[in-house]
Amino acid sequence: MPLFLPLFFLLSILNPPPVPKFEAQVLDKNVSIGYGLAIGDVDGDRKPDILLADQKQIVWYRNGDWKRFVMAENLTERDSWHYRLIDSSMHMTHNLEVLEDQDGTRIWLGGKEGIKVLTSQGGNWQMAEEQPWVEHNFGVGEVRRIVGVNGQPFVAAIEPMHGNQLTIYKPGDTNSRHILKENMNQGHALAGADLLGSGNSQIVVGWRNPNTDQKVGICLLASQDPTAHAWQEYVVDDNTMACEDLQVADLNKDGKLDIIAAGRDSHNLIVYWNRTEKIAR
Ligand SMILES: [Ca+2]
Ligand SMILES: [Ca+2]
Repeated sequence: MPLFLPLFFLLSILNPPPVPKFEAQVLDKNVSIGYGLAIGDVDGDRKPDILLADQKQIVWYRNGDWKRFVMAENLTERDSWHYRLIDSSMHMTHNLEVLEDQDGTRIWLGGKEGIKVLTSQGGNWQMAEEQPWVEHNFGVGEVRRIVGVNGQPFVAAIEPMHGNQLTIYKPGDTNSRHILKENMNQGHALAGADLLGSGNSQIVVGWRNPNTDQKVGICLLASQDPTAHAWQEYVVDDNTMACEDLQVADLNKDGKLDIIAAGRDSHNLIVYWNRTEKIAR
């Protein structure tokens, strides 16, 4: 390992990733709690729109003029939604990642007991045998798949649930846990995507309560380390976004993924346009 780190830093100097640069645009200053975000083309014009599940309404913002429309409001338990129970073994769940690969659909479920992986075969959901629990006693909030250097998969997580730590694992291996960041308060938003065009994922993470520096915000972490232990951290939002949820999508189709975030106590919806220069292709 002592020989590895200098080599890694040498490679980083010779072929540095671009420095992330984002430009914030506030789309809404009157969000209630900003509970959940999704990206999809609502009006069929092939431009991705922003969907927001707020406290009492589900609204969407039209790509272009970003006008706000209400899709549904005051939903109650009496509104009929068909559902099927997939798993009831965990005592408290918080967040999930749905993955499609050659083996079909799988769900990574983060909750009180750790991370559970479920697979669907012939319509029946069951625990993935080749990826057992990442099991521990302090709980997991958000979970996301990360593609590392050379394409290796990793799991990024916010721990504990609503926690202060950003961690990374090899899938299914509790012993591989590595802490990337600890100075969050109520970490609540997480994404893994290649925003810099470097061929591997960066991690975007947001928290919603002031940390020890009395700040909320969003950070981006980038790595060229095959072990996914060495990461460079960049500030995307400096104390304007009490981040409840975030998504990553290329909203203006310029080939660069942008960040969309909603704030609970800050009551805002912001697009962080990706202005990174010399983005790799
Ligand atoms: Ca659209
Ligand atoms: Ca873009």
